Amino acid sequence: MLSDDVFSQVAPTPTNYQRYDGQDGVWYTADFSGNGDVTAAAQAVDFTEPTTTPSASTSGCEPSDFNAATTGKIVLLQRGTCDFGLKVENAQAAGAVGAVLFNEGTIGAPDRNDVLIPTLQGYDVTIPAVGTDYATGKALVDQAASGVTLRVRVDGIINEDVTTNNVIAESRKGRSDRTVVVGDDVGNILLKPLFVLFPHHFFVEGLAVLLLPLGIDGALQRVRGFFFRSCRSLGLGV
Ligand SMILES: [Ca+2]
Repeated sequence: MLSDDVFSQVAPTPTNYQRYDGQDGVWYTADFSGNGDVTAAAQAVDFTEPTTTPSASTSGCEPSDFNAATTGKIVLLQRGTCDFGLKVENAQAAGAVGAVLFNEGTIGAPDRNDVLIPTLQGYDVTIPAVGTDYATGKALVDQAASGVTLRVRVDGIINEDVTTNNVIAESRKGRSDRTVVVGDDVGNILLKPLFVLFPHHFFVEGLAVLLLPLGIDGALQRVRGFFFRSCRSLGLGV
């Protein structure tokens, strides 16, 4: 779990930004982030004022977007034309100690304004990185002009081969056309018939929240099968 992760403004206005929980909150840990706990001044990187056209920003896509002042900074990177991992890798090479990736802000496009949960898969990222919504990112870009200090803490990201176990169960009761599937990123599993819960980034406690009010009998009447996937497959799109 990543509940100890932190994204906060230390100065001039101390603010603990709320981590996205599926409904509320403005930020989330980037997939394949590095681990670390850094507090540093923020640097805005090649920000592009949004229009109605998406994928217009090249923030962080080129090494030349960074400069000597990047060293030791937490960089503010806007979503746009290139991979999130490339942006962070470029920042890292320029000496950044942390990264905040924020949505692009495209006018009239909610999915390019909401909380951004970026993946850095395929890149060699070692610094801590989080994603946030456009409003938070833009506010920090504006603040960075006069100075703003941020903290980014990511702990518990494990980038190694591990063995896990899945659970597959079926009862004699319940609707035969319903199977509960729980796990991270289950929205990408092509199994039918399904009663798919938690398409992205939601965790096991969600199952208890949903099924406990029904009681055991109630839950069994509604579903027959249960499939708990304890890991996330690499290489599936997000
Ligand atoms: Ca650029």
